[in-house]
Amino acid sequence: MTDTLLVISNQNYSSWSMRAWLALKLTGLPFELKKIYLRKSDTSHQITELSPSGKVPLLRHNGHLIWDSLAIGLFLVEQFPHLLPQDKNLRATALSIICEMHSGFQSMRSIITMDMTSRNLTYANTDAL
Ligand SMILES: N[C@@H](CCC(=O)N[C@@H](CS)C(=O)NCC(=O)O)C(=O)O
Repeated sequence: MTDTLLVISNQNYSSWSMRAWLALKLTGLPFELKKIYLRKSDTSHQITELSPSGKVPLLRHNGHLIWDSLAIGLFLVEQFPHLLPQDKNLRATALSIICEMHSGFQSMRSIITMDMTSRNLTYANTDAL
């Protein structure tokens, strides 16, 4: 029996949480989801009790901790290779985009904050967020 717990803040306001959640959903693995809301008086305490980096997302898989959305994604790709293209050149392009998204776009991040539901409620399944 597997034990898979994903700890996130909120898929609507945290793109880091959204990408770990989305990658895990795409694997089809059953998992437990724990949400820790940001900017509350006990947020930091709740996160540091679980996460070595003091940040979410955090994945606990069969007792092993993986933190940082990129590490979580790469961990999942090892077990579910279909998450990335099989062709090595396409895979390299996909990884380039993933890494660029992870380490770049600093100005955009500070100017356009993440809020999925405010932009297009028609397409957002707000129940899931
Ligand atoms: N590079 C990290 C960023 C994680 C991050 O910044 N998480 C924020 C939430 S969006 C966090 O946990 N903040 C802790 C806090 O606000 O106390 C990743 O990809 O997982």
